[in-house]
Amino acid sequence: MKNSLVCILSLSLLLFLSLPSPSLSDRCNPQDKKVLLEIKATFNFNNPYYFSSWNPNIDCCDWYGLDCDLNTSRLIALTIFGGNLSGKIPAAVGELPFLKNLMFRKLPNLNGTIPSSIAKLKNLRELRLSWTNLSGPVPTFITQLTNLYLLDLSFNYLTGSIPPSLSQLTNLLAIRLDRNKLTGEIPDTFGKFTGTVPDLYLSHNQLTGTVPKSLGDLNFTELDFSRNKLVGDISFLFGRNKTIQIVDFSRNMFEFNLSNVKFPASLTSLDLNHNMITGTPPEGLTALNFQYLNVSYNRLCGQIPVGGKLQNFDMYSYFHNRCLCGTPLPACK
Ligand SMILES: *[C@@H]1O[C@H](CO)[C@@H](O)[C@H](O)[C@H]1NC(C)=O
Ligand SMILES: *[C@@H]1O[C@H](CO)[C@@H](O)[C@H](O)[C@H]1NC(C)=O
Ligand SMILES: *[C@@H]1O[C@H](CO)[C@@H](O)[C@H](O)[C@H]1NC(C)=O
Ligand SMILES: *[C@@H]1O[C@H](CO)[C@@H](O)[C@H](O)[C@H]1NC(C)=O
Ligand SMILES: *[C@@H]1O[C@H](CO)[C@@H](O)[C@H](O)[C@H]1NC(C)=O
Ligand SMILES: *[C@@H]1O[C@H](CO)[C@@H](O)[C@H](O)[C@H]1NC(C)=O
Ligand SMILES: *[C@@H]1O[C@H](CO)[C@@H](O)[C@H](O)[C@H]1NC(C)=O
Ligand SMILES: CC(=O)N[C@H]1CO[C@H](CO)[C@@H](O)[C@@H]1O
Repeated sequence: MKNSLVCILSLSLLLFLSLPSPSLSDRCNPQDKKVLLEIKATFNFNNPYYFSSWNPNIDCCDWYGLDCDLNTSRLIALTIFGGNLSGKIPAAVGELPFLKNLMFRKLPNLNGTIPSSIAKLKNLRELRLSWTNLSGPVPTFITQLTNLYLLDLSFNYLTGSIPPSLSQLTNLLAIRLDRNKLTGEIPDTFGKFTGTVPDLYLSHNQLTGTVPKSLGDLNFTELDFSRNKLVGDISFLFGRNKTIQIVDFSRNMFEFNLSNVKFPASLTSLDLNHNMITGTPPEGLTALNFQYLNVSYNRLCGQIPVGGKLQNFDMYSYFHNRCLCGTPLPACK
């Protein structure tokens, strides 16, 4: 009796061990695997090695660029980076309901528009589609991704205006729309984020108009509006009360008098080069702990205040103004 039990046990152990090893360790969810194989099939590869690990005989949680949840084994990250694949983002990405992180990056031959099926990915925390050849608008359906904390659509060929509804996303830490072909104004709603206040990177577009006054109501940490066609006064974004740290407003057509602007103590980087700013740099600048400062190519006049970090920068931070003078520029007459 005892012997036959041992016999059955060892037989079943033998059977168990002789099963093909993938099915023993395969954590991959079959539904996710099916969708991933569909995604692979839609791309044309110029680099046969990129997807070589996407092999049906290997656990899909171990495929290159993927990550599964340890407990549920559902796919939570799909990150495709730097391969020479061409074609569109397949609509099938919307069939990976547990995705938290979706990235297509540095893929110069990835083109077409951003597929609307992405709106189904309600668990998405990071959406990064950047350094690609994507065109079309910044889709408004992104507003439905309420868990998003990073939206990065930089370095593409996106056109149209910035959807005002993005301000409804309450968990955003950063919005990167820089290096596209966006037009229109910065939405007034960007001064009305109700949760976290995201860093805004909108540089290298064709944005026009004034910066909405509403943005003065929020405490931003970093703003990069450089290389657009923005006009008007942006001094309301400063003020002693603010907590802003890094500002790049260079290469626009901003026009205001710098003389009476009060800068917050938090400011460490200020780039205002290539605008139409008048007045004299205020004495208050000497109190700040600047790591970077550039007011070159404006219409400033008078003496650069002496002290603080202001003389740590060379003439290239101050040159090409109307009649600015004093160290590091030539002495005032
Ligand atoms: C897995 O489940 C355990 C127990 O419920 C939990 O403590 C842990 O945070 C979970 N891990 C992940 C990655 O979700
Ligand atoms: C990438 O693919 C394109 C065709 O889509 C081809 O012209 C190009 O030479 C490829 N580049 C590399 C580095 O393989
Ligand atoms: C995408 O690129 C392919 C060639 O790689 C081209 O045939 C197609 O027209 C492009 N589509 C768009 C929307 O640019
Ligand atoms: C901005 O920060 C300052 C200083 O911490 C604080 O006094 C002010 O209430 C904040 N404003 C907003 C709108 O959160
Ligand atoms: C600081 O902010 C408060 C409330 O937002 C405002 O009443 C006050 O005038 C501000 N002070 C300065 C110096 O801007
Ligand atoms: C800038 O403001 C200062 C102080 O109010 C004033 O003396 C100066 O004339 C103004 N400069 C210009 C160009 O408006
Ligand atoms: C300031 O900006 C000007 C104009 O773009 C540039 O030539 C100069 O090198 C910059 N200065 C520094 C310190 O980066
Ligand atoms: C690498 C590549 O294909 N770049 C193209 C991307 O799309 C723009 C127009 O939208 C073309 O001008 C580029 O040549």
